[in-house]
Amino acid sequence: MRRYALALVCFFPGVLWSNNPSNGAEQPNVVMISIDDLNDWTGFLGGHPDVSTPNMDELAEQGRNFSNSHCAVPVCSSSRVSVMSGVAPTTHGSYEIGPRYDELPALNDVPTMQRYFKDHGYYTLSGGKVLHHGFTGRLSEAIDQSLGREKGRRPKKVMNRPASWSGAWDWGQYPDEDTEMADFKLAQNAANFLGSDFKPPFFLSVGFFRPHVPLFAPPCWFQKYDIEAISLPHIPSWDLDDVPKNFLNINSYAVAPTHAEVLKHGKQRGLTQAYLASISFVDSCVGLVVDALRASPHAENTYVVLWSDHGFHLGEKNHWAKRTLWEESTRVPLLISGPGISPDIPCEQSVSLIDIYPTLIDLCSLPENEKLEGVSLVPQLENSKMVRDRPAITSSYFGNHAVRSHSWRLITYEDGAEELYDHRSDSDEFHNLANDPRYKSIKNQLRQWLPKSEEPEFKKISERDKRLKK
Ligand SMILES: [Ca+2]
Ligand SMILES: [Ca+2]
Repeated sequence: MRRYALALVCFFPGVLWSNNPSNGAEQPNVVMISIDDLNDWTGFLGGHPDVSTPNMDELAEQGRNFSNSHCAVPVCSSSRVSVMSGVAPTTHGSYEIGPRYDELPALNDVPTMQRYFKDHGYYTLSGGKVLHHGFTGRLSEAIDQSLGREKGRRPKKVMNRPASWSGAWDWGQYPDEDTEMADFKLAQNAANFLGSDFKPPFFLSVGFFRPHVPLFAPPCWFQKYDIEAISLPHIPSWDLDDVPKNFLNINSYAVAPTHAEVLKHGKQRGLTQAYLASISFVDSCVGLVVDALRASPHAENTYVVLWSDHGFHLGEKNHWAKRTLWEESTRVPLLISGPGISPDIPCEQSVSLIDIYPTLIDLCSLPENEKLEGVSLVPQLENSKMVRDRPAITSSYFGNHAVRSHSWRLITYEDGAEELYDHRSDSDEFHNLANDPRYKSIKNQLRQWLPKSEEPEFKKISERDKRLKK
């Protein structure tokens, strides 16, 4: 990978990667911004016609918008573990919230991205929800400076949720001001650091919590969206008629309401407005960090990478939240900008979040890490149209996978059931083609990319169970 970057310098002298330390220039810095539960409802991905995300849109225009990016696992901590380790869930075995990075035996000798950069001379800073809720245990040793780990406050009384729903699924105009929001404080801490005097290179990670539920944000963000006028997703009544039934009770794993419950209580518009408001709020936090970087001495020598850990359903396929293997759950924003990356049309090649780690190593000319399972995106940073054969793989619980190529999505379930969608004509994945004999060869091509081996789901053994075993 590194050799590729160097080769580009040879063929395009003075154009790309002039920061390469072998040229005697300064080592580049990294600002990594992760967002929690943000789907493709951003201006630059076009997932919702009403959404306003001016800061992220500007970032997308200035660098590379990977518009066909997908998570490795559509659930929070498992996805983050995959990004930070650069390893797929079929290797590390975390498919659900629960095991922490340092509890997974498969990752014992896999340094987190931050650890790897620290070991190669970088000053590391981290704040908010980057891995789990901050770094703990042996992982905390990888972080030189904390930018804060405050979680958002919740109002004392129930605001909008029905009494029977989990407290996690409330929303509303709270608190009054941005300055009271944990994400805003985190953004300010990051901005203050970027404006301070210190010795680079640095690797700064900022993990914002919104638009994860509960969807509380100050009133000004709700006022951007007229609850009666906002667009709602198109949800045909027949959409689920042609899909396997084994995965439809996925909500039973989580606290999210069913679509029927959302409709019964008349909450679809309220939740949708709150999600949009939360997105615009977090966009403003991204703006705080990026503006501080632009005003700093590091503006010309810092890569910015922005990603979300997985997507989010707001009623599509009668589903709320995540964990499915459909586009709503797997598609995520992924933006990379920085020195040598020229603005270009969005890259439509399918890529995975586990490609971030090898890409940053490549950009910063660090030695290759042989544990990584992703592939550097430097060729697509050089040229948006550079073809990439490898599709993005998403796994949800043991034995269930989605293979997303440039134009197709194949889903295979543990019991052998399948779905196939043609994104050239069906971006909503309404028409399952898996049983149509005309697509047999397409299915066979996609099946080749399915994981060849698979680590069973890692289950924590409690201290009590350990004692009982003895
Ligand atoms: Ca998440
Ligand atoms: Ca359908």
